[in-house]
Amino acid sequence: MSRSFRTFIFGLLALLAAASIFCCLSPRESRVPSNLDVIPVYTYNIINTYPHDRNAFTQGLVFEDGVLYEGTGGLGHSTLRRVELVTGNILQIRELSAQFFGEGITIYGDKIIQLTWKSNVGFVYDKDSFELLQEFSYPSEGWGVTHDGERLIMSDGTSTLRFLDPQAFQEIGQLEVFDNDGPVTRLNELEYIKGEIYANIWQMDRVARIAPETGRVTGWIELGGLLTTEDCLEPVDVLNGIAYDSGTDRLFVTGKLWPKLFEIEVISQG
Ligand SMILES: [Ca+2]
Repeated sequence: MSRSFRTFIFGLLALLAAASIFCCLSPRESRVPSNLDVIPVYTYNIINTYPHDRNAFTQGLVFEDGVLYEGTGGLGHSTLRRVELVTGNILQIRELSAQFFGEGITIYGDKIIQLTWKSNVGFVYDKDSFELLQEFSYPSEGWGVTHDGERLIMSDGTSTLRFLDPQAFQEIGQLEVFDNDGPVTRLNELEYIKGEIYANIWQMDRVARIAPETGRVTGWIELGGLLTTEDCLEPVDVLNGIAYDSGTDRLFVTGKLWPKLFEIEVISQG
């Protein structure tokens, strides 16, 4: 073996050794997640189960003063209703004109606000009488709506939440929602709970907990398995509907055409 060839071989081996040390260290270091990157996953305990109207294509759900308020969708089937929790009985109902597909609802003061899907129109009702007081417009689709006490918060099926002035209904800000994989799209029914925004993800049995200041998802609540096989013998659609009773700290969830509405307790997974 010539000296120059031996030098070449030693050099090559040295290079390979250095490269292997580098390869062992770098990726392993980069794969170690910091605790800040881990998004907690939650599951649930069922505290109570209540009847829910199988014909209600639930698009909005709110709890206030001991009763549920529900907005339903579907062209020709959209309604606003007040519902007794324990029985599921409809206490009061207002039907929307057939051209409107009802979406999310929220209660702000003595008014109920209801979005529509693709009509770019929102309705404002008197909370007690359901009398239509006002209409307003917005440029996006309408999906879910809630409020933080000062601003309406609405979703449109994308990863963007919009803040609206609750009196003038003008947009006053936006929030991009994201997790470790990037934007979180299909944000649907909303509920503002103790400083966080809870959002159904459309077509998934999961709810995102969102920090209103940053848009970061701070937790995932996995809600699969709420319905039994028997519950699904007749057609049911997806999980949709989050309501919170701030008076007694109760959380309610249901879905479109679901026969049941659940009071749940959110617990850490595992
Ligand atoms: Ca809600």
